[in-house]
Formats: sequence, structure tokens, C-alpha cells
Amino acid sequence: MALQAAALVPSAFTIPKEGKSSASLKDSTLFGVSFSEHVKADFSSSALRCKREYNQRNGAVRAQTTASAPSVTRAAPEGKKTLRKGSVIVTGASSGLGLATAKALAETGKWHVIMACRDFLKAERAAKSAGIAKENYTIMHLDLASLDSVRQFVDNFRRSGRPLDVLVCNAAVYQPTAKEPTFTAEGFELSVGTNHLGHFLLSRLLLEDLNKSDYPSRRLIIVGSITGNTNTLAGNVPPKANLGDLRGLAGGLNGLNSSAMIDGGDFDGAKAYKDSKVCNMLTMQEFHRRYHEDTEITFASLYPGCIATTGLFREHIPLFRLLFPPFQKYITKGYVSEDEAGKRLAQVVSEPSLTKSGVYWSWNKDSASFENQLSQEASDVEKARKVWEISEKLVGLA
Ligand code: NDP
Ligand code: PMR
Repeated sequence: MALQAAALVPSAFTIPKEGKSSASLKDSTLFGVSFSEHVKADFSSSALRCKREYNQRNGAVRAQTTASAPSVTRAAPEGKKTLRKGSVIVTGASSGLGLATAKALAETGKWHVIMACRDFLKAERAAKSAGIAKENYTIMHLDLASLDSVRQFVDNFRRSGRPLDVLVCNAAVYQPTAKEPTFTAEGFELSVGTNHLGHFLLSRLLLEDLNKSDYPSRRLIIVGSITGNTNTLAGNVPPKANLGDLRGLAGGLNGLNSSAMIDGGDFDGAKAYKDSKVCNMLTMQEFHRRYHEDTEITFASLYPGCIATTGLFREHIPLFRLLFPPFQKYITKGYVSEDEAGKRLAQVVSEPSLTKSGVYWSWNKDSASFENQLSQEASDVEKARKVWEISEKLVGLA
């Protein structure tokens, strides 16, 4: 039975060959979801074709990359020892994973955390109740659902005079029960607009600041998820992530003359979230390909485990919120506490052993980190390039 199959897999269970799971899945309607029919081969011949095309164009891409890399000379060479505190921006640090990460970093005494949050008072209360010492954090306003706010945040941060050593793109919204799409200030479907496009603009702008930092290890981390990866059991729970040919994204996700969904299909809030996570993971890799060699910045993504108690599920039906934590704790064994997940993300921020760039980190049942494999779509080089180029246009960078 499906739940037994789920019980056998650790939190970061990966089906070794895409679409060729040996796990036996029968129909399950837990949480109103029937998913076995969706666990099918997910091979895409277009991915291979795209890869070839990318290789043919590779020279051109690299030339363009060099031209658009931030032309800032770093203040000090990599590896230089510094005694100053690290300065890290964490988006969405007012609850859940972001708050737990801010707490874990602040507690080391080695980090000053800039909590980039849309609700200042909520963030202040959260920092206080988490017991984060005043001198270890600063709250700055950021609403990722508004590109003006993103630009304003970057200006304010620069005015603060603080260096930027690590940027953590963590904030997200999830609208599993929404019947109709809602939109960001610029008219993009809210989940992709916030989780992907807001972070895309933020990280593109702040790359220059990261590049100026003299900190020994500078990092840009974009939180991903197992549910965006169709090479896992969790990623095969419908609706599955699928960016298709990106026609909706190219059309601006506005729900008027274009679909609100990246693949151009009918609106589905749960799918929009999973699609946004695929964009997050593709963006991390595209950053790595374009900038790692020149800047030595580490680009990373991760799946921290299933933190079933966070505010992410606030819009889900009450029965789901009641059953989801015990389901993840006792059946799938994928559950992690907010504290544990915060420590994991804090490792990706600061552990000297996790400096490898272009990696999607996960943790095994002994809480040891390992480099996980992304699904075929979430590691599709050509799709990553297209998502990057379309996103650049949408956020006004190209
Ligand atoms: P929470 O809802 O607890 O945290 C999300 C944070 O994002 C909140 O602080 C929220 O602010 C903030 N946020 C939402 N919209 C905006 C916006 N427009 N501008 C600025 N901030 C915003 O969820 P989690 O802690 O679970 O999620 C954190 C990350 O972890 C997400 O990227 C999610 O995809 C990822 N993740 C979560 C998993 C889980 O099991 N929970 C599993 C895998 C990945 P506010 O407090 O004001 O609402
Ligand atoms: Mg899942 C190993 C099994 C596993 C893991 C690690 C997760 C993680 N889930 C697993 C299995 C299953 N889930 C199974 C077998 C089912 C069908 C009964 C199932 C259902 C389910 C639902 C309805 N799961 C969900 C939902 C959500 O609404 C959550 C979601 O998709 O949010 C986008 C979710 C999640 N399951 C996870 C994780 C980590 C999530 C949440 C979040 C995320 O990607 O951020």
C-alpha cells in the first residue's frame, strides 16, 4: 500500500532513475489525493535536444556571461581570515524555517542577521520570542510580491553600510486551496511572482554586493524542495511540477492575455508553488554556471526536510493541518522540527565543509548532509537558461 511505500523512504528519498521507481504505489486518497496514476515515466526527449542546442550555443552564452558579470573588484582575496561577524540576509525570517535559521545563526555569535520581512511588527515579535539577542539582528522591510519593494530594500540595505556575505532566499507562499489566481503588484501570479520572480530580482541585484564582500566564503542560497523534484515519491504527488514550454511565464503570468501558470495551463495553486520551487532550483544552477568561476561565490539550494508545522500550510484545510505533521512524522518519516531545519540551513550558510557550488543539499536519516540529485526538469540546462532570460525581462533587467 502507498503509505507503506512512503514509510520505507527517508526524508530525502530519491528514485534513482527518473520515472523508473521500484516503489510500488497503489491508489491512495489520503488528503483527497489519488496519485498512483501520476507516477509515470517523466522522460522528456526535448531535454536531450535542448542540451545539445545549449552545447552548440555554449560559446555565445559564456561570452554574454562575461559581459554581464558585475564589474566589481573584490576587496580581499578568497581565503583571507577575518574576525568580523558575517552579515547574512534571510528573506521571510518572521516564521518557520527563516526564523529558525536566523536564530541558529545568531546564537553562534558569529553572524548578524538581516531579517528581510514584509511584516515588521510580526518579525520583531518573532525575533523577541525566539530569544534572538538584539545586537545580532536587524529587521528590514521587504515585500517580495512587489518589485518596487525589492528595489527599495536593496537601496535601504546599501544605505545601511553593512557588507553582504550571504544571501538566503527563503520566503515563500503556498496557496493549495485557491480557486482563482491572485497577483503581485506587477500582475504576476502570486506564488511564482513571490517565490521566484521577487527572489530573482533580489539576488540579481545583490550579487554585486556579495561580490564586494571580503568575507572568506560568500554564498547565495535559494531554498528548494523535494515536492518540485519528480524523481522522488513526494514529487509525484499530484499536481506535479511541470514548467512545460514556459509559454505562460513568457506571457507574463497575468491571467489575462496569458495563463497564470508557467506551462500555460489552468490555474492550480499547489502546482504553481511546486513550479516556483523548480524555478528556484534552476535559478541557483544558472547562477552557478554564469558566475561561480568569475566570482567564486558559492551558489546552493537545499531541501531541509518536511517542516510540517510551519506557516506554509496556513491556507490548507484544517484537516490537512491536523493530519500532516503526524503523517510526516510516523508514516513517511520525512518530518523535521523547525529547529532542526534551521540548523540545516544554517550549515549551508556557514559550514566550511559546504562550500561546493551548484549543489542541492539534503540530509539523511542521521541528519548528515549529502549532495542530492535533482529531477530531470529541475536540472535541465536549457530550461534554466530560458527561465533566466524570460525572468530577466519580466523583472525589468533586460
Ligand atoms: P512559513 O510560512 O513559516 O515562512 C514563509 C516566510 O515567507 C514567512 O516569513 C512569510 O512572511 C514570508 N513571506 C511570504 N510572502 C512574502 C512576501 N511577499 N515578502 C516577504 N516575505 C514573504 O513557511 P516555511 O518556513 O515552511 O517556508 C520557508 C521556505 O522553506 C520556503 O521557501 C519553502 O518553500 C521551503 N520549504 C518548506 C518546507 C516545509 O515542509 N515547510 C519543505 C521544503 C521547503 P509572514 O510571516 O509575513 O507571512
Ligand atoms: Mg508529501 C517520502 C515521502 C514524502 C515526503 C518526504 C513528503 C514531503 N511527502 C511524502 C509523501 C506523500 N505526500 C504522500 C505519499 C502523499 C499522498 C498521501 C503526500 C501528500 C502531500 C500533500 C497533499 N504531501 C504534501 C502535500 C502538501 O500539500 C504539501 C505540499 O506539496 O506543499 C507544496 C506536501 C509535502 N510533502 C512533503 C513536503 C516537504 C511537503 C511540503 C512542502 C514543500 O515542498 O514545501
